[in-house]
Amino acid sequence: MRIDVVTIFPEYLEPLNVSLVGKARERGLLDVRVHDLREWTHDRHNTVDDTPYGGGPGMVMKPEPWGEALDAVLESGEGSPVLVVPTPSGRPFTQELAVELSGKPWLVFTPARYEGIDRRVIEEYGDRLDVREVSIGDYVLAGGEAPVLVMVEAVARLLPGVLGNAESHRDDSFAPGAMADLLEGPVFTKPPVWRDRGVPEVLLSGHHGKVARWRRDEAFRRTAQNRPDLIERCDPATLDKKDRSM
Ligand code: 6GU
Repeated sequence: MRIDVVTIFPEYLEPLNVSLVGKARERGLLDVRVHDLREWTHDRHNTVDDTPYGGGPGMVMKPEPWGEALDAVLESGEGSPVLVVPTPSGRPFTQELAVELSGKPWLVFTPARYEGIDRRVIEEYGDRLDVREVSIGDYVLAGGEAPVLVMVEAVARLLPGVLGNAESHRDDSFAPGAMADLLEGPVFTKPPVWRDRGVPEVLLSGHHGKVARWRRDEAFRRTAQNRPDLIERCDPATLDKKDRSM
């Protein structure tokens, strides 16, 4: 997969050199290219923003640098990327969208600062490309760079060969499957007793059926506690008699 990011803060994307995403790049599973938007400005001050038409607070990102930057990025590759536009007014970024994006050969991210990008840029590329305006949650950040780090990590870990074993994301919270709609429960490792606290007996029992039952109950308990909204909108057929009594 190829990923391009156009930003006025290329250094903000340096975490993409580290850990899982950095390793995936080193191993040639992911080609990440970060571009400085100011390279496509032509004035002495490398201006990327201006005051909003109609008045109001803050500044808006000018369309011309974005147009030139995106044309150059599009010219540099084969075919059409999905254009991901981070914005607090976008559709929610979900595990489902991460899975969909992980199947695409090429993603281009356009994190903005200030009050966002002149609308005509989104319209212009929306006529030619698959454009997704996406929010990572119901809070407001100063810019789209942190959301890009979030989204790239969520997508990269789904690429074939990036995680040690493909089973690692089978049980993820929000993964489709038997535990769909339930959060992951607690986990334990050695030593068996730490500061007088033991590990739940069933996990030491070697009884796979009982372990699976216990994990499911803990997942249900945690979901009901932390995300009652997930229980309310789940398919009742996926709940069992035990869940309903909890
Ligand atoms: Cl994608 N951008 C900004 N600036 N704030 C956000 C966001 C994105 N998602 C949630 N808050």
